[in-house]
Amino acid sequence: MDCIFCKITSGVIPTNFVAESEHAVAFRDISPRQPVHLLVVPKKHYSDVAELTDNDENLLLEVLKLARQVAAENTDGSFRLTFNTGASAGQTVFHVHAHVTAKAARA
Ligand code: DGP
Repeated sequence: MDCIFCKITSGVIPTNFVAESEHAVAFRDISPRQPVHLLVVPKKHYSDVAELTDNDENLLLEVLKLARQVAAENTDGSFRLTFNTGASAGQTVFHVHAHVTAKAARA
């Protein structure tokens, strides 16, 4: 298991999850670029959002719903939801993840 996010989602690397659903987890980015910077990651390995969309629409929807939940719980309501897809677009971890970023945390 070489994938860092497989190790995090499976508990091999202990991580505090800010939220969890049946097939996905959310945790804080190790190097936040905004005051709120969370990652939402499916437990099953797909390399990027294109592969996830092509193969598992239900899981994609679950990831989006968990992203919506953590955005509601952790931001003031204004947030960005980003899937970097491909190295030249800035993807560095090739296990699909959504970034939830915001300038303001929930009061
Ligand atoms: P991307 O560049 O879109 O592939 O985003 C990968 C993000 O993952 C990057 O913002 C840093 C974060 N990250 C990488 N390794 C770890 C880790 O071990 N723990 C946590 N919490 N975040 C990580």
